[in-house]
Amino acid sequence: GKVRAPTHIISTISDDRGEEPCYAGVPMSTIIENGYGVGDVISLLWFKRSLPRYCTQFIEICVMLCADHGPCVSGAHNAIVTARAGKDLVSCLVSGLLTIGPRFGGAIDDAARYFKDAYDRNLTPYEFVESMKKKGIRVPGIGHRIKNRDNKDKRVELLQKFARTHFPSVKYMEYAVEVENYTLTKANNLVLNVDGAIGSLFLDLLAGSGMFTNQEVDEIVGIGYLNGLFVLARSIGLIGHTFDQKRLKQPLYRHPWEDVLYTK
Ligand code: Q5B
Repeated sequence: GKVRAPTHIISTISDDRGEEPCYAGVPMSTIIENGYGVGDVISLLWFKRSLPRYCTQFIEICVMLCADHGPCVSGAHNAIVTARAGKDLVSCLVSGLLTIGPRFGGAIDDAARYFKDAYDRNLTPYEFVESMKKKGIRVPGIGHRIKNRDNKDKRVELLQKFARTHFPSVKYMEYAVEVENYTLTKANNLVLNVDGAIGSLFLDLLAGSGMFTNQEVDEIVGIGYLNGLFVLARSIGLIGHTFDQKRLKQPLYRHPWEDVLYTK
C-alpha cells in the first residue's frame, strides 16, 4: 500500500488547500454568507468550534473595550516612543505588545486561574486574598493605577451588565466581585479591573455555555488563551497610536532630565 511520509507539522485549525480556505472546517463563503463576525472567527480559530451568539458577542465586546486606553499606559507609551524614533509599524506594534504582562493587560489568564481555583475550593474571599498575601502574590485582576471605588472602570461595568443579561450563570464573576468587596476594605484602588472582569467572566462563559467539557476548560485555563484577547484588542490601539505619531510628524522622544532623579 501507500506509505505516508512523516510530516513535520500538525495543524488542526485551518486548511487552505481546497477551493476556499476553511476555519475549523467552516468554509470562508459560509463565514461571509452567514454574516459571521470577528467573535465567530476567534471561536473557530482559537476554540475550534462555533459558539452561541452571546459568546461571540462577548468576545467582540472584550476586543472593543480593550482596544485602547489612552496614550499614557505602558503599551501605548512604548509604541509612541518607538514611532518617534522613526521605526516601522511592526516595530512600534511589538514594542507596545512586549509591555503586556502580569502588571499590564496580561493578568487575565492568572486571574482566571486563581479565581477558578479559589471558587472551586470554596475559599471565602478573605481566605483567598489572605492566602495570596501570605504567598506574596498580588491578586491578579485586582487593582488599578487610576481607577478606584469612586471612579469605577466603566469597561468592567459594561462587561458585567452584558454577562448578567445574557450568560446562564455568572458565578465566577460574582465571586470576583466578592473578592473586590474584600480588597476594597484594604485600599481604595483595589478594584476588580478589566483583566479580572474578563478572566472571571470567561470562566463563566466556558463553564456555562455547555460548549466545553471540564477537561477542555482546564486545558484552556492551563494553556492560557485569555491574555490573547488583550493582545489582539490592544494591537488595534497600538497601531492607531503609531499612525497618530507619524501623521503628527512627531520628533525623536527624549525624556526630560527634570523628570529623572539622578542619585548615587
Ligand atoms: N496591591 C495594577 O498597582 C497594579 C494588589 C495589591 C494585593 C493586588 C496592581 C497589580 C495585579 C495585576 C493586574 C492588570 C500594578 C491591571 C491593566 C489594563 C489597563 C491599564 C491602565 C489598560 C496597580 C500599592 C499597594 C501595595 C501592593 C498593594 C496592589 N495591587 N495587593 N493584590 N492585586 N494588580 N493588572 O497602583 O502594603 O504598600 O506594599 O499589580 O491585575 O493593566 O489603564 O493603566 O486598559 O491599559 O501601582 O487598564 O494593582 O500600586 O504597586 O504601588 O501597590 O497595594 O502590594 O501594598 P499600583 P502599587 P503595600 S489593568
